[in-house]
Amino acid sequence: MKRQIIMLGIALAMPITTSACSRGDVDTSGEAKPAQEDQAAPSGGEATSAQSPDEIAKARNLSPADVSAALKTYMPSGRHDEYVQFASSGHGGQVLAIGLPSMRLLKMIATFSPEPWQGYGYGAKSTMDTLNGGNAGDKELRWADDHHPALSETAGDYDGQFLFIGDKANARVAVIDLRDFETKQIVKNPISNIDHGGMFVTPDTEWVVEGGQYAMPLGGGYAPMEDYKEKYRGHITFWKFDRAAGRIDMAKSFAMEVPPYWQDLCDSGKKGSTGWVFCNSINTELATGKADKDGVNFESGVSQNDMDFLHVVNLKKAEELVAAGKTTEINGFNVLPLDTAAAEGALYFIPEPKSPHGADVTPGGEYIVVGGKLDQNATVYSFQKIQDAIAAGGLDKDDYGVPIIPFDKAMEAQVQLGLGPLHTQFDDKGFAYTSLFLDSAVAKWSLGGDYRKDGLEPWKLVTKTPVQYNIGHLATAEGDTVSPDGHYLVAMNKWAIDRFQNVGPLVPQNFQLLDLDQPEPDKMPVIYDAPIGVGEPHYAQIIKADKLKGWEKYPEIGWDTDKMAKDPDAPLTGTERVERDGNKVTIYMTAIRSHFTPERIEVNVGDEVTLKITNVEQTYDATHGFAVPIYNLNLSLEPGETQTVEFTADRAGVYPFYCTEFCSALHLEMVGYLLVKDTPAAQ
Ligand code: CUK
Ligand code: CUA
Repeated sequence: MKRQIIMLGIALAMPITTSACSRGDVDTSGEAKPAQEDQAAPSGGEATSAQSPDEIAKARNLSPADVSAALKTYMPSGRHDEYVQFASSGHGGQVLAIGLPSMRLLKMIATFSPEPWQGYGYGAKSTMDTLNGGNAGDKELRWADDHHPALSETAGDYDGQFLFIGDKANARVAVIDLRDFETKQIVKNPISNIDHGGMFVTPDTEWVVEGGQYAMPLGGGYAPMEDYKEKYRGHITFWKFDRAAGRIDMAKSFAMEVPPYWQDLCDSGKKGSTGWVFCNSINTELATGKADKDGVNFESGVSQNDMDFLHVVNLKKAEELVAAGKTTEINGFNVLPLDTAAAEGALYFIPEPKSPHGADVTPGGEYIVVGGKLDQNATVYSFQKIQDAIAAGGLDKDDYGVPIIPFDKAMEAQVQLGLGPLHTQFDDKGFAYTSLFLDSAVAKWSLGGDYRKDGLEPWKLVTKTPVQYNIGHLATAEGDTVSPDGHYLVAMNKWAIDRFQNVGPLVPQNFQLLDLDQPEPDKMPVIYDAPIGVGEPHYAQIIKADKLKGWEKYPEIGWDTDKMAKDPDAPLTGTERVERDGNKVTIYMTAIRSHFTPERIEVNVGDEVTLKITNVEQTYDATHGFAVPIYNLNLSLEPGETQTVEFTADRAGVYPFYCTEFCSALHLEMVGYLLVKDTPAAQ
């Protein structure tokens, strides 16, 4: 058994290698292989002057399937996509908004990292405040590994108002307001240095759930790894979301202390299971890594046990315990202690097989599907059976006192899908779709229970589509809500190898669009390959585009994008001026096509300058930039927006500032001069 684990471990780490990897006793026949040189995909075809569809298809070497794929995804100029996919960009630290089915990149929303086009992190006060809100004390964090976006929900359906995204690298959460698609808040988890970036909301978005990952002493202090079992801990953090304020409320949030297993991915209960949260975990072995030549490395140490624990959290109960004051404080943050959670029925475990990954609740909330990276099955748990087992009582406990629900008391079905099942999404016809990492495929399978009114055999594999290559997450349209749409599935593949023109050894990610609207249920062809030049994306959610109600311009001129209200001190047309108080200079400036007012600013070296600037335009898309060379200042001002920058004029010289958006025929003339005189500032 051990040998198998190690072999699969190799397969997992080296998903594509075939010759270098001895096969042992493991079936790796499903391994993805890139097309060989002699069987490489045909080129896209030559440019052709042919005009009829048949002639074009012939000239470009397109099969009938290629032509239908093109017709299903092509979006004529000016026509809008039906869906928008919000995808993480992984350690790119931003969020991608992609139109479906065209797969056109609409925006990369600046989130955890500075982004010049959006004027994010280059002096604009609201953006600096947002980024600095995510600092860890004096450590300025300017990148993230964002994994899981989570759209806000009302009654379990996406409502198009907010988007949350978790940063695995630094245990942070960002809040994006979908009125202007701007990041409004970043919160740093005060008790942990790292998490999984897993982010899931409860059905009415009262809570944003952050799953932990690698255990550490909570609070961030030091403890030797020899004390792992006693001093290291995991956490699941529940961030309270204040929808009216559009912000996470740190004071009302709390974490649940859990054993130092590595919590992984969570999902919230829905409908009947609302109020419960499910998180898979790995490393119930309590592996601590290879410290010397005789040690066991994490890769095999974490893969010893046949079962890890699905964490089952009674969130309603946890809320009661927190309200009753049964918490401790770590770094000023409410923490529900493990022994309290375990003793009071807020936390249960259920064994889950073989290197589990993913926990996905079915649309009706009846079942929880867990993948197993080293398993061939998706394991399905029944929420009702879990409740029955809890009610029956008499449960054994793990070493930390957490009651364990026996596997066979909670399990509803195991569905054999193939190698390396990870994540599962759903459609509107009672089917589930699971990514198979080792198989490089998407598996479609039938749910059971009330989902099966069509006479199809329940809990059965229906079909598989190979993807290129080694898929991580997948997303179907609204596929993790109470009412999935079906239609489209995006496979978010970890490797692309030969699928695109070579751009050097760092290869684009490959998002593949699969068509779920085929007449035969056993067909779901790939109809588009979209190279993603930023990485590495993990999860994505796909929302019906008409649920998004983004603004075309800010509602009033002089808009403060942080407070989402008019700034009473905003410069407006006619109120532009320069005020001086000793060495403090305040400039009230406006921008309109094609000039700034004032356009000549004189200060003394050493002056402390506050510059407030309003784009007084009310025309859709009439954005102006404001860039000051050398001072590292760069703003983007959408119509109506007011921004503030503060800087010390510490270098004398002449600094022409200019508009960075080609806003009009006289855009080049949209310029001004910042003159920093070498006369020392008044004190
Ligand atoms: S995880 Cu990346 S493939 Cu963070 Cu959702 Cu599974
Ligand atoms: Cu404003 Cu160019």
